[in-house]
Amino acid sequence: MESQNDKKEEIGDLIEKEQEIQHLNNPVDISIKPIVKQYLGAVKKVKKEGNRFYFSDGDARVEIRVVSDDIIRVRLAPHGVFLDDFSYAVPEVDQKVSVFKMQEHDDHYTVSTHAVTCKIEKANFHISFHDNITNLVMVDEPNSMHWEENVDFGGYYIFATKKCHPEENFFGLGDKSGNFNLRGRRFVNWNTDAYSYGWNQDPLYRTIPFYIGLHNQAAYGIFFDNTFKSYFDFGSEDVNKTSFWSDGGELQYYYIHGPHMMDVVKRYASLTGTHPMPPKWTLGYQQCRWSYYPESKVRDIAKNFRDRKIPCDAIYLDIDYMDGYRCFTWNKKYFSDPRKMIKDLSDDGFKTVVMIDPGIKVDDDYWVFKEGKEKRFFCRRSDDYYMEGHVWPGRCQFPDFTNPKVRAWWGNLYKEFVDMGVAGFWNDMNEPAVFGSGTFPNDVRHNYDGYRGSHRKAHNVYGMQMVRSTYEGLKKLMRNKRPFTITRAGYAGMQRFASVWTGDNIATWEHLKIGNIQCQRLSVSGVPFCGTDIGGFSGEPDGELFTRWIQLGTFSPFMRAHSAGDTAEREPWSFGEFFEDINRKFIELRYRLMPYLYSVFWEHHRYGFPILRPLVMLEQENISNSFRQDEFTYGDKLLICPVLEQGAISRKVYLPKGSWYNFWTNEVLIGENEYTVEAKIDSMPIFVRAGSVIPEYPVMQYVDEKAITEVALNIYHSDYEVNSYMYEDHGDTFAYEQDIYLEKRFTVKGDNSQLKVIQRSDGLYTPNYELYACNVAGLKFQVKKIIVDNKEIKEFFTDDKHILHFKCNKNFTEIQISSL
Ligand code: MIG
Repeated sequence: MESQNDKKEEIGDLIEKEQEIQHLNNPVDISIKPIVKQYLGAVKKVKKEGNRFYFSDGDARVEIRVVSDDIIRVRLAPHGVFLDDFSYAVPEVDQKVSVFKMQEHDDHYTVSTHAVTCKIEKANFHISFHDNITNLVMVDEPNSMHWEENVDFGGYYIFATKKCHPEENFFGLGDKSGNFNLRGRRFVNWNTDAYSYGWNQDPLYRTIPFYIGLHNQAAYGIFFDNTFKSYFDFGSEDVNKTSFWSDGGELQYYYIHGPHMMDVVKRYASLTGTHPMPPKWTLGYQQCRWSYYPESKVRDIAKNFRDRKIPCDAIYLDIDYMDGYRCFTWNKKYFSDPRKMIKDLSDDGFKTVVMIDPGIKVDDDYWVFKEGKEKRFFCRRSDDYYMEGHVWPGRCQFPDFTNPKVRAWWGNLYKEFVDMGVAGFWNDMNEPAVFGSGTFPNDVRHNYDGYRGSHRKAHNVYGMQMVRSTYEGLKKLMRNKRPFTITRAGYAGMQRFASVWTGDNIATWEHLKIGNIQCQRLSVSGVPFCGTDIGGFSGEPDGELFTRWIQLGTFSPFMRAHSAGDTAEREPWSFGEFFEDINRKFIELRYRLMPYLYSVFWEHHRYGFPILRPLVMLEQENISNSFRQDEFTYGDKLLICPVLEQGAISRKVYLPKGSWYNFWTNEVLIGENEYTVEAKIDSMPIFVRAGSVIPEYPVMQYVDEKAITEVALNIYHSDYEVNSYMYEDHGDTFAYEQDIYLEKRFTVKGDNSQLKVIQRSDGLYTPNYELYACNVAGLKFQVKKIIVDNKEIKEFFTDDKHILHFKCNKNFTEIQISSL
């Protein structure tokens, strides 16, 4: 009764406000009738409030909010009253907008920015988005937005349907298995512990309700920011329709304008955030297994890496290091003096990363359980009974990470481990996973930062809030040092807090393919720091498969080998010397490319570029690229063509527009062509974009093993001008937020008689080295003279592979290489 009156009042208020609207078409009946209406009627009223425009059919209201020049948000309130505007994915909705306006036309309204126009049809409330220059982009189906009442939980099941163009293709959704192009498939988002998942299995561990549509050479994005179980259909049920819907919450989505996929992805990142700069060592090779124990085993693994001269930066401890799987404890039988072990490993250049699960053992003698119970920090059922479930420790209760107090408490539990020197934390099982039932029952209650809800609403954000609590806690505990966290489950925006791995894959060739696509998909869905369990988690790879996986993993932003406990040993040397040598060669390559990888990370962090870029993103106007899914670039300079077939000694590659150097032979190939190139087991096709400057470090056994005395600059001749970037900073602090970093831009351009390299720097950081060792490939002339900032360099030579070598000061502004 009370709420009825409240609502009447609120609606009364609204109606009053709406008396001042600019465009009042018909007087409306304001009395509240029990309306069981599921679709929007005709637009009757319009109201403007700052950057928000309200369109009403007399009962339901739609908010069109101009978020930026290129992002417009749509919300629906079935009976006029919007839900609280709160999102874990989008910390701040409004961005800068230069100009926007609303206009009334005969049969429709428009809300437009200088880039995009949103059109709302008066008669039927159809909403469409149009590029101001090319016109059509995305259009609603009839009765697009609709809803159905949920009698059990209150609220509505909500739906939206868009037109699907005949040649439209779809990408994104983050954590999905199967083909990169999503067209023709239907998906559900419900974070799931998907042990040994298969091709096309759905759902998996993470929820990212964001997709990119591409047709007529133009791309746009839809971010359906809804944490309930959600669904997407890309022309599967009806080839002419794309729909998304959800079991609850508000119908709310962001339309993100292109027209380039890169624009869409960067704008999605402007909403949900980018990954902070990671500690530099986390870009090194990492070794994991379920589990390395006891201590002697861990030390043995470390010794093997150093003796065999295979670079490695981190060793992981999986659940068995704990005392009876109790988080934040040690099994003293296996690890009698963890502090000493961690210190010794660290002296030898290894970081220790440990697992922390959400399930807390029900045990009154266990301090974490006692504290959590006393503070009422564990999740409860609807009638206040404990939410209990079985996981590794036995009967467990689970912190409600959607409660800010719980996050603060949990974040601080890491203190002792941080003091001990543990360098990174791995959050698993946070879908949340429960043995038997799979996850929590729907009626479990969550605080949801004060916007309370059942597990239906909190399920998909549980893991993200767990790792957020870990990240934020560590950030405090480690003072100004960068935390390293890795999570299995997550929701859109998780990249602000953690890296991810793709969960329990299988040691098969098919999974090598799945992982390759999955990482690209995560990348275009805002999650840059991702990787697969190299070698496959369950099952047994042979030497060839493992080595091919190391090769792909060299170009996964997160590079870690991991395997289940019941499999044979799985280190880079486990398959004999032949494979060990190749594995070493590629892991060394990772360390050589460290300054490049780190710079690409900066481009992500600072500008929102994805680290891995699928071919279709490089050349979206070529529709066949929508189906080319096994090549990608790392940053925009290195094209990676992993070998995914057993027994292959060559593979077909497609090179996008421009000229490309074969990384191994320096042969130049012309793009927009297909080639068959050599790919024997000790090699994997890699191409470098002409005009690139790829910085290189000497091989080290771990990041920062030695002080850098000079940086190699691998310069690739080009006839057209190309810019490259190199980013440097302290590697483990947040000083970059105060501009203590150095961003260098190299510009390369040449012709048949000369090559020019220009360097510009920005930022306040000064690296210790003085020299660049320049290696120039592809010169089309005999070098006679090298001038660096008006001084001639006399010492240079060209080797038998036609690479020109010389050294110069790191602060040069212009290098001129000429035949005269
Ligand atoms: O129920 O901690 O995906 O990487 O090794 C299995 C043991 C729990 C699942 C993770 C896997 C990890 C394993 N965990």
